[in-house]
Order: sequence, then C-alpha cells, then structure tokens
Amino acid sequence: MLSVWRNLKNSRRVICGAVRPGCSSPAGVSALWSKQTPSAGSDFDLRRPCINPSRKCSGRPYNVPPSAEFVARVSGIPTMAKLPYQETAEGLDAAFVGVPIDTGTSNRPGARFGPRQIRVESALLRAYNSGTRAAPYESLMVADIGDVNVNVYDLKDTCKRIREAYRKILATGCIPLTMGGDHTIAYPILQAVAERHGPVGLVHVDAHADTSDVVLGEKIGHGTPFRRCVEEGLLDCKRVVQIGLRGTGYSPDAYEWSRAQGFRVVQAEECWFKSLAPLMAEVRHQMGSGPVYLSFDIDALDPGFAPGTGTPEIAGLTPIQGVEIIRGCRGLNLVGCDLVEVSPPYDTTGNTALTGANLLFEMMCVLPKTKYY
Ligand SMILES: [Mn+2]
Repeated sequence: MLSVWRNLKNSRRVICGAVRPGCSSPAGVSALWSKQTPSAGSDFDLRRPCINPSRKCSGRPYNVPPSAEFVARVSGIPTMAKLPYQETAEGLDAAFVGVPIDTGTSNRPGARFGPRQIRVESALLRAYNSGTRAAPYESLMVADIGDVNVNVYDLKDTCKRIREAYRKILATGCIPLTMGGDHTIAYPILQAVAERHGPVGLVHVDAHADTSDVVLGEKIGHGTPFRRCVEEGLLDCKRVVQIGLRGTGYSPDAYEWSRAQGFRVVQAEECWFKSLAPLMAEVRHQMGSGPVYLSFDIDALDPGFAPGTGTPEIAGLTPIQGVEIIRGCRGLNLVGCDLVEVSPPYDTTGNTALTGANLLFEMMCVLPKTKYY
C-alpha cells in the first residue's frame, strides 16, 4: 500500500512539474518530462502533461483538458470534456452550458438529468478530432459555464430564465454549446440568439418537427418550440432544414406546416441507407453565409443507438449519419448549437449521454474559428 502511495506521489510530482509558476503546484522536476515531451510546438503541444485545464495554470494560450495519459479519467469534478468551470462566458469563444429541464416533455421524463450525465460521460473525450483533424483547443477558448438556474415548477418562468441567461452569454460574443434538457429550451435560446443576430438559419435534426401549435392547451412544451420561433420571426424560414423526421403522425402529412413555411424537410426515409454528406453540401448552399443555429435532438438517432430519450421513434438515423450532419456544418456561420433530450434514466449504460457528448464535441469542431491540421 505504502509503495502504491509513493508511486502516486511521484507521478503527481512529475505532472505538477509542468505547471507554471504562480499556480499551486511546484515548479521544476522537468528533467523526466523533457525526456518524454517533444520540444516542438511547445505552447500547443497538448501532449504536455497538465492537471489543471485552465489557461492561467497550464501556460497554454487556450484552456485544454488534462490528457488521460497523465490524469485519470475518473478523477476530478465532472465538467464537460474536463474543461475548467467558470461562472460567466466572459473571455470565451465557446461555452458548454447545461439547461436541466424536462418540464416540457410529453412522454418519458428524465432529460433534466441530461447535462449531468453528458458531463460524466464526456470524460472519455480527447483533445483532437482524429477523423477531421480539428484541434479546437488550439484556437478556441472554451469552458463549462455550468447550468441555467431553471424553475422546475414553472416552465414559463424557466423560459424567461433561459432567455436572460443566453442574452448575457451572447453579449460577450461567446457561442453557446448547450446540453439539454428537453427541446422546449430551443425557443428561449433562439429568442436570445435572434435578438443578437436577427432571424437565423436553422439546422434541426430530430425525429419530430416540434412545430405543434397547442398541446393539452399549452403553447410552451417540447413539441412546440419551432412554431413559436416562426411566429416571433426568429427564423429565416428559407434557411431552415429539418432532418430525420419520422414516426406516426396526427395527419397523413405531418410536415405540411413546416413545408408551408418554406422549411426544407428531409424525412428519415430519405436518409435510410445513405451517406448524408451530399445532403449537407446542399444544406450549406441553402444556409449561405448568414448566421445559423444547430439544434440536435438525440431522438433523431435510432433508439437502438440512443435509447435514453423521452419520445423515441424507430428507424432513425445512425450515429454515423449524425456525425456526417454535424461535420457537414463546417464552414457555416454557426452562432449556437444544442444537443437535447438525453434522458439518463432510460439508458443506464450511459451510452446515449456518451453519444451526446461526442456530438457536442463534433459541434465544437465545426465552429467558425476552429483550427484544422
Ligand atoms: Mn425535438
């Protein structure tokens, strides 16, 4: 036992040795390190050991999560991607923010626990995107800014709180990467987004159109956000695409209303057995250079892959297609993204949240300022 402790102590010292003076860890002890660390690209060399992801302590130009090569994944307080937590979006290019509600769900609850489980599962994420060679932590200042303080007893008050929180986030110039929470949250978020950017284009990935008018007498819920957005002029309707829609409907053409607004509707059947890369080339053309918001409901994916959600529909998209959609957003003027409807109680394996965490990482990798190798 004692020797285990000694070994741990030694490895801690080695790790701390790379931390710059001014932080609480001792400086020096660099000899062992210099043997292991490539000299090239010092500030950007994310292989350098670092236990503190904050820029101030690591000495790097941007926040960088500690690598699991040196810091155990299971250690620490779970923030998104093991990034530092800060209270406001001040100084950030992008921020992960949780909106833990399920008061707007119509069926299975549990999405209020989504942000927490996504954060826990995100400990598996590494710094680089091997598929696209994106290096988000070499060009973006990113942190986890915690959760919006919602009112779990009052959905309308929650919407107000979300709108106000996002006004503040957006006022700093930061791009929010939101972890839901049920899809109701897209409505107040888009109110704040449109206030800053004007009517935006929308890439909406979902099993459902979420354009109902009234459900059980209520205008606000997870089935109505995009109807409210259209009514309030928050969307540039010619620059809206809904991808993955499917399932039983209340009428033979459930998506008539969407099409009547000018939305492009890509039903799941059109996606079956296909790469969605060609579709995304068309979507990029549709979106042009104007501001775009990306809203990704995890139920767009087939429940075989993502069972932890409130209103699952069979015969959905694959995770590969989900990734293709997000990667296909590279080059767009993205001003905000969300990943919603992860309901941990319906997937005790954590895989739905893990998928959500990876999709959020992919979103960060297509933000306008992200560096690519
Ligand atoms: Mn939805």
